Amino acid sequence: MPQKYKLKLVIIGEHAAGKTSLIKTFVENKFSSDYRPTIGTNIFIRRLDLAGDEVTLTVWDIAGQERWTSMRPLYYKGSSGAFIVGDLTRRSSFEAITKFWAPDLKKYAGDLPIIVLANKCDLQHEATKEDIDDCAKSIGAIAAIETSAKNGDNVTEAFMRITKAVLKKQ
Ligand code: G3D
Ligand code: MG
Repeated sequence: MPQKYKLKLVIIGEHAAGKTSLIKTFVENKFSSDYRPTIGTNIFIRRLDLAGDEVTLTVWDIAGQERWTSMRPLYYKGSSGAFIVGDLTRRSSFEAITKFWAPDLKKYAGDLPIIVLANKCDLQHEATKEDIDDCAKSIGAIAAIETSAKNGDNVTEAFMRITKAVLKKQ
């Protein structure tokens, strides 16, 4: 029997790492976006067909002021998977994942599948493969994937991978 699932994903990481761009690349024309000023987020929706099952993904995107919003606990609530985005042109954005974003996520959302996205792979890298692997390993991410929101490299693959990991856990 085909199943229907509704999953909430969150996408976090330093300002300008490419979170909003990644979601927009993934949802293409099929998105509906719902801005919730009270919690400072955009919510994007896309349906996926996964081996006959219908999956409705709602992807929550922090809008600006990433680190400073007191709404982060609300933002994380009920999420079943997370992307943490680093910017390949800024090594410090991966340090911020290890030091700030992953602990913050775990504090409020508990144990859930996490994928590190090393975004902007179309540009000159400052972060090395070792930086990225160390980061992913230290936070217990299930994978680290290089993406480009600009040319679409690996974006759909990353969303498929997190969705499958979440469904496997259910
Ligand atoms: P954020 O939501 O994490 O804050 P944004 O980041 O999605 O707003 O992206 C920040 C800037 O990086 C944007 O540039 C965006 O176009 C650019 N960007 C995002 N992803 C990529 C990528 O994969 N490759 C390249 N080359 N650029 C990317 P602007 O100039 O609009 O601020
Ligand atoms: Mg954004």
